[in-house]
Amino acid sequence: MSADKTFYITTPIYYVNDKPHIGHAYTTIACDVMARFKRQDGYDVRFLSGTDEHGEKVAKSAAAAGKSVQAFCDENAQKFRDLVKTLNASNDDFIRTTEPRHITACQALWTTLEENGQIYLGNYAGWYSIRDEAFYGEDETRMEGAQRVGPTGAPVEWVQEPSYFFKLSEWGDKLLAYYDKHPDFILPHTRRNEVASFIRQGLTDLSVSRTSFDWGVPVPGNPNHVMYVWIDALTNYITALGYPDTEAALYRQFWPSAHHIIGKDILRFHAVYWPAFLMAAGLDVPERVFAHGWWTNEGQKISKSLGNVIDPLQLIETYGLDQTRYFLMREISFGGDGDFSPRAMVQRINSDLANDFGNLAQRILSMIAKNCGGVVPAPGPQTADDTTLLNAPLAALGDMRAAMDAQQIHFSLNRLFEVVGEANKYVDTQAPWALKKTDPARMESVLYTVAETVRRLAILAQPVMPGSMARMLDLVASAPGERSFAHVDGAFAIKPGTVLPAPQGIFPRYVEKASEPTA
Ligand code: ME8
Repeated sequence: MSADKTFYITTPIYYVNDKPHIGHAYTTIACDVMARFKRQDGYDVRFLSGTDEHGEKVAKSAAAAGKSVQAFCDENAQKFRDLVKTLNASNDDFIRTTEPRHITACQALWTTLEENGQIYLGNYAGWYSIRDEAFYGEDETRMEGAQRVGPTGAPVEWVQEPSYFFKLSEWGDKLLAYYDKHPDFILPHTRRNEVASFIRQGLTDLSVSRTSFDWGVPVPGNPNHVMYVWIDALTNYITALGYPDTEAALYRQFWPSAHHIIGKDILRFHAVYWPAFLMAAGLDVPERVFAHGWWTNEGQKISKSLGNVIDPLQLIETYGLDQTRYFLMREISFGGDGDFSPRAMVQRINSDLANDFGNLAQRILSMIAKNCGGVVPAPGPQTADDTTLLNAPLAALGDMRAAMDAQQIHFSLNRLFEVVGEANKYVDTQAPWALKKTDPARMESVLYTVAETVRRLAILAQPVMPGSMARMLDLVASAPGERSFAHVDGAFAIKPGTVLPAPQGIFPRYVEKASEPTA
């Protein structure tokens, strides 16, 4: 097993035949939040994202665009690199499956599987959907007019060709035994049950090569074949650690501490094929596969044909980056499906961020500016209420850690915002504006207590809203090197006498403009 404080987290690698949409942004942000959380908690973190560039679909899209496949991939991969940057994702690496390091890794894995007797040459015939990149059994297809379609409604065609097969049928019992022994390998648990029942129906050998197109990784020793997309795609997670050199520093440190965060539609590939490939190659199985749910747009399934695809860049432009990050992480429980609507977004921005969190900081820092000359006042003796509030962020951190270990990002945020609520209640009941006249020394204690609570809360909220929280921490003069979870502790509390910068609002209220685009 991996060393204690090591954490490897991956997004799926994104297909380059499409432009980035909310699904890509969602997974990337979730991974970034987890990566940042673990880094702030003292872990060595490796965070990987990238692009999936091979396969017939990409080759056809390039042809349709009148471009060479490589030029098409370069152009589109750049859009994903740009997206990751725009999202302020802190990934350590960005892998493209067309890179030489990846071709080497795929071919090495293939050769090992072949040497282990896990791959054989046979013939494949079946109903194939280019759009889904999947073969379907006869009973999974139906006629729609003159066209046969698969279960997703995508057209299928009869394909017969020589193909290499991976002996997936041998791995069913071993996979089930693995799930039993590692009950949290697949999360959420309902998803694990779905995967297990899929396996219990019986696994058939898996076609892992194609001769009908050539945009892929050549099969070692038989270049008429290219690897079929899943063996190629999944290997990216170890390519990026230096595989096939299993003695490489990154591989030794980060495999198998991997947490693969994916959409529910690609769970089977990650929870069945991937561990089977790895076991068959004598490699360790990752620690976690977590399948998140899907977003709908105002109750409707998102699809190009409906024209309701949500552009993440547009969201960020309209609502702000951290506001978008916060909304996507808070609005739905990670693992479940959820619905996007501008109304819900504005509600979160104005109520949670502007009214609750932003205003808490703003009103207390303005009072310090006005009544204490912008200098942190010295607190008097602590009351029970002061102690309770000051301890609340640390208590929340314990719960947040447990939640994040199970990828329950929304729960972690709920817990954090409970403390924001407690802090606002404290301000309301202590009423420092009234104390100004009756008991100025106590007013100073209250202002100090809230400013210090804001410091602690801002540290905790950084993984989700890194830019805004950096600004909030600047406002309470928190030293840049004292912003990790270890610094939530009272030993790093704001020092009385510290001169604070002029307070500035962090989260403006969102005011609908007359001609607002909806997303
Ligand atoms: O599947 N809501 O790439 P991809 C939430 N290349 N998530 C969504 C979504 C939505 N409406 N629509 C799509 C691939 N997604 C493969 C992965 S990994 C070795 C290979 C998610 O670009 C979807 O669930 O089609 C998937 O996890 C991700 O977007 C990327 O999809």
